[in-house]
Amino acid sequence: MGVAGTSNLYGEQQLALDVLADRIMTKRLLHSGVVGNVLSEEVEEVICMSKDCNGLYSVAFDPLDGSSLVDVNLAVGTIVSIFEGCNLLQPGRKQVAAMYILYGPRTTLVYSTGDGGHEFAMNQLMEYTLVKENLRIKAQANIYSPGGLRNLFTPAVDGYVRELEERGCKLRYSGGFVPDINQVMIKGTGVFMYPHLKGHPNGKLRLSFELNPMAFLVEQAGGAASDGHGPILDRVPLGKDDRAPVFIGCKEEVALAEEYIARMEE
Ligand code: FBP
Repeated sequence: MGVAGTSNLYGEQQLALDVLADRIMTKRLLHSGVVGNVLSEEVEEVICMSKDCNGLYSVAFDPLDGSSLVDVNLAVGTIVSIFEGCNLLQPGRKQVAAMYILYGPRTTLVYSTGDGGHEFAMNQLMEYTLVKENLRIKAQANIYSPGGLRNLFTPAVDGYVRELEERGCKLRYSGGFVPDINQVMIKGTGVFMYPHLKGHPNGKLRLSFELNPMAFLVEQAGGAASDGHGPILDRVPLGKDDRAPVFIGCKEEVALAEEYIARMEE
């Protein structure tokens, strides 16, 4: 419950959890010896460890996604995107690995190095042990998780959501991107969206820290991720804070979103 700048019982400086998470992650990455550039959602600038990044990886991460959920004790997570070399502003398809960690009733981790997505859980010794290898997402969704204000949805997105409901999809939205994507990955069904909204053509979620790593993991599990026109992973990020609408999860429902948008918006 700490707010940056306050002290705890012992008079020690307390940090907001997202600031603390950022410091821990950055420190560990910089000490790993295998990382060239580090870019955190919490800071403005790339931290550069090596000029040419020869043989090194660069990492973009959101240390604590959904941090506004901490005070109400809902699940939050860490999201990580990894490229070879120095350049962090490449299309997501060039990622060599991606990962998220979910802090829920259990701490679980899902990662991929491009050979399927795998789930691990932290045990009492704080080691991650394999829970499930090769997570698979079915072609059809039976749950949907819609971010954003519904009265700002475009007619195409509104029509799409109505059709999902008519098809019998149940609403399952936690307000945290990591738990919402984890639900799709682990249940093997569902579609999450944070669409373009009236007045917010790029939605809310960021390519580098949120969308690219999750799109990589979902594609690895046989799902799809689209900005409404084409794959998220093919977008060239315009900058660190570039955002995009997203429809991500089961292939059929992601294709259906593209159909509605093509029919009613293009
Ligand atoms: P932050 O970057 O402010 O942490 O926001 C990210 C996020 O909380 C996602 O985890 C979640 O999917 C989305 O925002 C929810 O946004 P909204 O409250 O507008 O539905």
